[in-house]
Amino acid sequence: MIVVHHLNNSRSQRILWLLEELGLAYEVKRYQRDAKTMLAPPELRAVHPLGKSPVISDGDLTLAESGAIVEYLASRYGDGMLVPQANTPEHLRYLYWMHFAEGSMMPPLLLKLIFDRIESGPMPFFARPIARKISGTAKDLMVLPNLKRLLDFMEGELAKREWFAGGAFSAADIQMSFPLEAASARGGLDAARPRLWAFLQRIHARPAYQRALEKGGKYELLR
Ligand SMILES: N[C@@H](CCC(=O)N[C@@H](CS)C(=O)NCC(=O)O)C(=O)O
Repeated sequence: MIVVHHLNNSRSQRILWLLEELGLAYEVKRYQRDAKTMLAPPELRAVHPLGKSPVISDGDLTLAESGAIVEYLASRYGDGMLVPQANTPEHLRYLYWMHFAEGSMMPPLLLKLIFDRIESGPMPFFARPIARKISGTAKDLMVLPNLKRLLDFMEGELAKREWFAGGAFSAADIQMSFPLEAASARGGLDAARPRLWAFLQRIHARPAYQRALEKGGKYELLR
């Protein structure tokens, strides 16, 4: 039996969604973020040394890293579903977006989250203006322009085709859902980028997405 070690409000939501799209049986083991630090609880480190989510177990196998989990589940159980045929332009784009999601899109979103939290977090009153100046400069020079470029790029790509890999929905769209949802929570993605916005509406309307939400519980990404 596939077990998803599911942390609330996290990337493991997309693993639940993939399993629902593939129609596979699975069990969800829930973990709660610490309300103050938002970090995963130590129990998750008993499953995998890094203690991050998602992690799955499947028999003797324990696998972390969402891209690896998506690829494993799709190739082991998907029977060709949600993965474009090898050696096609669709497959190349599938690979590209599969890696882009965590490799290019998540780092600036994480930096934005950290700098925003530095600005608003507790600190001695005399340190606040300095902290704001440093984080504001880093955001203005690096994080925000980078996020804008990435969002513009993705908006342009979705102008060329309906889904990230091509005309058909694929597991790359599932992998891309998390950075786009995080970008709409804290990265400046809104209806002013109509194609990315429509992508979010389309995925949220999918029955498998909604079933996964019921399985995973409340899903509200960090701001
Ligand atoms: N690149 C990894 C990132 C894993 C990750 O950072 N997961 C977050 C949840 S979205 C986590 O476990 N955060 C809690 C913590 O770091 O303690 C993946 O895609 O699986």
